[in-house]
Amino acid sequence: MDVKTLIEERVQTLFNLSLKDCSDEQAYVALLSVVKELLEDKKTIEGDRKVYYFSAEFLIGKLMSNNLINLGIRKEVKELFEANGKSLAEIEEIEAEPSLGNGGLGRLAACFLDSIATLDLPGDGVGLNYHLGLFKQVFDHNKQCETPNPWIDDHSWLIPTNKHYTVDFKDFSLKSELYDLDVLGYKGNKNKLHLFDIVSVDEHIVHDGIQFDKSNILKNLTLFLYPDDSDEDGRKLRIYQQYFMVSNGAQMILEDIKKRGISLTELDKHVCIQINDTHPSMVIPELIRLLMQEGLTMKQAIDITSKTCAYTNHTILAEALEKWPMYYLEEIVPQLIPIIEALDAVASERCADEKVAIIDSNKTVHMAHMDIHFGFSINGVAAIHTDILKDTELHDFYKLYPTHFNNKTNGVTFRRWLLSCNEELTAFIDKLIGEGYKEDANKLEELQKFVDDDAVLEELLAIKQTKKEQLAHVIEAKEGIKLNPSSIFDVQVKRLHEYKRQQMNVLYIIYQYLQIKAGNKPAHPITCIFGAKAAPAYILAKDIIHTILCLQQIIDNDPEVSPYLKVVMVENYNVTYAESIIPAADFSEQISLASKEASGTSNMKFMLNGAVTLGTDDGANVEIHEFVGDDNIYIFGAKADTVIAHYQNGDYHPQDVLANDPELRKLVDFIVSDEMKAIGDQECLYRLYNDMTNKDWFMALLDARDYIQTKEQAIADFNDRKAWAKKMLINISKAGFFSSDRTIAQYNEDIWKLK
Ligand code: 7GP
Repeated sequence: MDVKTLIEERVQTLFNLSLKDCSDEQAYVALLSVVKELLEDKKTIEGDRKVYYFSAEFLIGKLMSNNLINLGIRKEVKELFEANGKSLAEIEEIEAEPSLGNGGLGRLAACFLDSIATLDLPGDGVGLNYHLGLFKQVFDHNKQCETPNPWIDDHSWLIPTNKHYTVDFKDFSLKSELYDLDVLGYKGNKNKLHLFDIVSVDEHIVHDGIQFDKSNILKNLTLFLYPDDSDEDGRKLRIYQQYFMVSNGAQMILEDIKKRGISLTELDKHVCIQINDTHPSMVIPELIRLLMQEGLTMKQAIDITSKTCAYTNHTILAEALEKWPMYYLEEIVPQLIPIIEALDAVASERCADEKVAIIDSNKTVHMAHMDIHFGFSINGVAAIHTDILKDTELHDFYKLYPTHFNNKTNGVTFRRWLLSCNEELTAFIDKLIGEGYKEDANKLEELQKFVDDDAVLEELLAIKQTKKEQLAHVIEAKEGIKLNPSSIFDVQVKRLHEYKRQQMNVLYIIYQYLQIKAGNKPAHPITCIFGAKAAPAYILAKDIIHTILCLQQIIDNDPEVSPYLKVVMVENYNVTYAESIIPAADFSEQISLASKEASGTSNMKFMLNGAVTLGTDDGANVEIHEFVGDDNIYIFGAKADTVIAHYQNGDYHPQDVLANDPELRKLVDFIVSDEMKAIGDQECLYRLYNDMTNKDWFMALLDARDYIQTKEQAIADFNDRKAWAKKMLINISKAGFFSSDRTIAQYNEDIWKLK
């Protein structure tokens, strides 16, 4: 039966209504039930060897649109709804977005699952089923507040499996419950995302935003992703979560291997475990423990585990490299202690230097060190990042295991970040070069032949305009804010962190504001769009949000300024929001302090949608720069080696910069001006001001001047519409390398070796 008839019949059976007469909600429920069945019928990808991607985060986003695309039926379904007076886009809106991730690392995991299935490789995700997600951000008095973000209801994609395992902790055991999600490849077969849960989870213990008793593990283990770990109970809860995730995953893998009649001594030939940053690192001692329980010697178990596990590093920020006090582990998972001690002993035999120890002299366990000593591969996520790991951050390990280090520059799935979120651009590219690029992203290069084709360039600008108008509608509906779609859409969307330097963007806004007040209008009106969540305990990040929201209010209320400059920080930035913001962007802000952003992945999504990058030579910006050339990107700021030298010499002082640049001082001073203090919270504003003027750990003042000048140049260039459209086209045509299909092919070739 064709899909249209299936859907019509389903509405009839479920609601006794015709598609024309049913509500959007009913149409969604019927569509979901049909699509779930179609997924059920799809073949599971099989193979002798399989990868398991272990990750605390899978920021999957809504699934309907992508499932329709990968099933190859989106067009038909859209037509069917249109013929019945309905909009597929509005029906897709109904789905709740699971917020099972923070940012880059979690979204990357989701892109990877899509590409693994698309390349027809056997590979499943292993994670946790957080009922209330990360948190939902709401603004109140220009401040971020956190509320629960429930997403599981009767109409979720989760498939109960009836699989249970027992996970032992020191004082109690927890029974797990496994839910699966089908992950379908593009026009292909499927894998699974396994999300473990506890039977006894209780959402009722949450009160006053996202407060709950962090010590009540039986009820809280799968409530939230990364609950506030600013206190000890919060940190211990993380260990409970991490061990629960990896123990379940490891038990599931061994069960499968045994079922297939494979000897556990051959595990490494059939399984690869990719450890996504350090959150799943305990899988190493846990797997060793389980193998020993099955009768292997410790030596055998360590050997096999080392040949099974591979580790990806996503950051060089020291505070993100997890280390746990030994006594936490003793209190929670004492069964791992003898194993971790044994691993530490083996490691110190290989190298006695404390810098590479697993357990240091303060009795702290370094999770990344365990991964590197007892995994067979360690990779960074962009060329410059991997180089920094080798040369600086992990240099001592590199000397020990030079052949284990490799680079895998990140990528993004074009199914979601082009085909689904930008139908207009997709259709246009189809028309110009055919659909081959959907299977082989490098074919986007064929767009190069149109760089001087006026009609093509005009159409590209027209599509961008359409996407900007669509975004203006979305923002008006969600935030009640009206945007001017002919202004430049300048976008910085990513987690709020000092190293990402939203505060430097703030200085630009203040600069522009003061210029307009002084009678100097910008070359083109500009709208600065932000989206960012701050970790609940990250005070300074919240101060930056507060500052942005106060500026937004001041500018909104100033008729002299608002026709030329607008600021909007959207509430609860998430994958769904990104899908309308990214296609509408003119400028892609990638302004991290060089050396600090491991890769970035929004930079790739923006490029693919024809935005031009304004960025530092950091992360994957470096590779984007190489691909598009100097004329099609705006690079500014200190280079990584300069920055690293400043840190090593301790010779960067924001006061030195300010002493030489009185105009810059005025911009910083504005943060605590009367205008700001009249509407803002003085404590927050002063905290940020004092930090920026006295500490400025991520050197925003160092690059601010260059940043402002570069942005002014970009604004001026934007007015030459044809030249700008050419930059857009070149960016799109060079985006092929940044497809996660390429990244996954490389993981497979160098690390996983499946098929
Ligand atoms: C991020 C990195 O900050 C980003 O540069 C990179 O593109 C992304 O991972 C994917 O590789 N890291 C995280 O999201 C994160 O939570 C700390 O890292 C563990």
